[in-house]
Amino acid sequence: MNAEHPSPSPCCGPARDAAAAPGIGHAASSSRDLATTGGSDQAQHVTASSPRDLATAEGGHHTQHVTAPSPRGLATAEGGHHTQHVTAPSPGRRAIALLGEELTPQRVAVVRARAERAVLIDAGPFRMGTEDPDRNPYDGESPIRTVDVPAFRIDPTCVTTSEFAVFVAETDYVTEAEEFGWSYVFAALLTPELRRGSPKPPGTPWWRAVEGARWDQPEGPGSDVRERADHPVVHVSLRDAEAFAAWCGMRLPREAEWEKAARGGLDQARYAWGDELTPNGEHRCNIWQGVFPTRNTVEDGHLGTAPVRSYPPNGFGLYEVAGNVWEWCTDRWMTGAAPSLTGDVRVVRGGSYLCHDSYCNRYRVAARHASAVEDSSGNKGFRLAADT
Ligand SMILES: [Ca+2]
Ligand SMILES: [Ca+2]
Ligand SMILES: [Cu+2]
Repeated sequence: MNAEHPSPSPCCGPARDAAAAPGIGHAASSSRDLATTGGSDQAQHVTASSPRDLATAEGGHHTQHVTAPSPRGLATAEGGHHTQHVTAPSPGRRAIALLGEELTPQRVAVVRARAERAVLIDAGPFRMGTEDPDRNPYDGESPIRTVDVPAFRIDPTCVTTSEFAVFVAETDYVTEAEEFGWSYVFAALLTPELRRGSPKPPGTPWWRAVEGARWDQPEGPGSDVRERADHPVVHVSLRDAEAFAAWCGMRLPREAEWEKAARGGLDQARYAWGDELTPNGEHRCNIWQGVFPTRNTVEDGHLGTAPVRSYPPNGFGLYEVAGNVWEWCTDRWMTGAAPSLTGDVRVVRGGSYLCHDSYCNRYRVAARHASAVEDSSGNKGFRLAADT
């Protein structure tokens, strides 16, 4: 059981201040002990995953990423005598335009009415947690306990970039990643320039702290969400997710709600759909195939995020509870051992496109992980819940 790789979070995502941040200010203000974030066993991964290896592994996928000035850079460049007349379109409106969509009152109403489309989960007990020998011993997955959960509603999918764009356009909300000025991106998704030029957090060298990475440019300056209207929004902190939730009269799920819903009515199955990872050879979630973190064979069809309805739903009609992106829950992370995060640390569930069975194995339905509330990355999003 993960004996070779007992480290808590090799592929799941680093803490915001684990890197020498590109925009020093916020990272420097943190009091966290960065050195303890990675396990000592990770040295071998460091060796195996130089930027050059990643660059070789990816080939020419990323030629479409053209380095362009950031929106802020454009605003500055347009200064001079037109300063007070030039108003750059807001990120929300710009994203909506890029997606070829329109910000109509009808569209806004539909996005805000997502509680009506949420799945009703009846009140009742379920068996939470697992004694699976493959569980992560530091993660607090065991023991199995019966939890009685009042009825609630939960999103069938994560909130998408298109929906988040509508929210931002309506509210001018500014995400925490925008305030910090950077967020974490998986190295293989970046242009060679950004991959080489962006700091790596210690212990997890497949991440980069990318200046300008945010929900509407998920791989930093030059990237956009054009082909990703129906992908989960990423680079969102807990506060960002809660702001969206408040706007549409919903809330984030509690962990027990998330797990009950994710199990889809199955009792103690290993995955959200049963006990086999690929029943009849079919992929049921977007995770990592190949050798993490240097070679992803992409047998499931996706290197980064996938559309929120890419694989069949579970027994309750929920999509992508396993893999694709981690999903925020409200519960505080109480497990003492690892990861060594401090401050306000919450539970995230489900795993992401980076999860691989030889490492974290966290796409099992009982798996759990932690994230400090201000952390954001390209593999974390959210789905919402509501009272009935
Ligand atoms: Ca994948
Ligand atoms: Ca997920
Ligand atoms: Cu993982």
